[in-house]
Amino acid sequence: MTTAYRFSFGPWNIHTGADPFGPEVRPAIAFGRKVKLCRELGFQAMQFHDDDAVPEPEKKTPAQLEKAAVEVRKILEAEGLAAEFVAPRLWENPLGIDGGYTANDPAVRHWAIERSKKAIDIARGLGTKLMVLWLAREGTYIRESKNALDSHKYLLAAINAMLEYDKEIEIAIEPKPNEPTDHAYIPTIGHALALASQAADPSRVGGLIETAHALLAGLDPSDEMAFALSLGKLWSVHLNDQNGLKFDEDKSFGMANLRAAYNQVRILELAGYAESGRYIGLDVKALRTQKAGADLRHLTNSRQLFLALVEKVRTFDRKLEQQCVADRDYEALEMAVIAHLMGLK
Ligand code: GLO
Ligand code: MG
Repeated sequence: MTTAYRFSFGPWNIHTGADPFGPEVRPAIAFGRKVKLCRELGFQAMQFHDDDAVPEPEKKTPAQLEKAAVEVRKILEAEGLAAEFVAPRLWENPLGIDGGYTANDPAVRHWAIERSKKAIDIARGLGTKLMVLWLAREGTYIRESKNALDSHKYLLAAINAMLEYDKEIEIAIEPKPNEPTDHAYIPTIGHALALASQAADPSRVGGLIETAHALLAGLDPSDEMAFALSLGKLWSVHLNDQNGLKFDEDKSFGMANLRAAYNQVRILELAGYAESGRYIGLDVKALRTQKAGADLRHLTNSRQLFLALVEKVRTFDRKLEQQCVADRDYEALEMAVIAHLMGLK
C-alpha cells in the first residue's frame, strides 16, 4: 500500500487572526513566503482563489490573466509545488453581495459568469484544470428575497457556461449549508451531485467535501465522502473540524471529533483515494487568538494527525472487525475502535 498522500492548502489558510469583535492578532504573511512555507511544511500543492494568483482579474484580458498566472506557476515550480485548483472569489466583490450566479439582477449574474471565465483563464496559466465552486453567497438571509426555482436554473446555467468556455476544465462543487448566508442553495454533496448530473457534461462536474460543512449540516463527513467516492465524484477534500453548531471554526483536523476524523481517513483508505492522485486539502485556520510564531501549527498538526490516523486505520485488527460484524456485536466493535485509537491493550 502506498503512503503517498499529497497535501495542499490555500493562502487563506495562513492568515491574519482576529474575531469579528476584536483587533488583528497577527501580521499578514507575504505570498512568496507562503509558497516557501508550503514546501517546508511538507505540502505538495497550493489552492487558489482567482485573485490570490492574479490581483484584480476583472481589469485583465484572458491573455494577460494567463500570462500573469504562468509567472505564479513558475514561483510554485521553483519550490517543487503544483497548483491544485482555482476558485472564483465572487463573495468579496461588492457586486456579489447578494450572490453572483443567483443574484436577482441579470447584470450581476452576467458579471459572475464572466468573472468565473477569468478564473478559468488563470487556471490554465497555473496548469490546473480543476475549478472549485464554493457557492458562498448563493443562498439567502431572507427566503422571500429570491425565487429558489429560478436560483437552481441560474446555477446550472453558470456551470454550463464554464463547461462551454473551456472543454478541459473540471468543476468541483464545494457544498456548505450556511455561512455567510443563512440558507445556502447547495447544502450537501447530494445536492451538488444532483445538480452535476443535469449539467451539459456531467462527467466534468464533481465535488469537494469539507469536514466542517458536513458537520454544520448535521451529517457524518465520512458518509458524505463515501457517497461521492462511490460515484467517482470526490475530486478534493477540505479536511478540518468543527465543534458543533457554532461559528465557522475551520479547526485543525481531528481536534474536536477524533472518531469522525478516523472514519474520514478510513473511508479514504477503503476507496484508495491516495492512489487517485487527488490531494488532501487542509482548509484549517489558526485559532483566532493564536499569536504570531505559533500560527502554522494548525497545518502541521492536521497533516500529522491525518498520517497518524492512516496508520491507525491500517493497523486495525481486520479479523476482529469481521468477527464483531459476524456476531453482530457492535459494542465489542466500538470498544475495539476506541481501544485502538487510545492505545489500550
Ligand atoms: C469557506 C470555504 C472556503 C473555500 C475556499 C475555496 O467556508 O471552506 O474556505 O473552501 O474559498 O473555494
Ligand atoms: Mg473549504
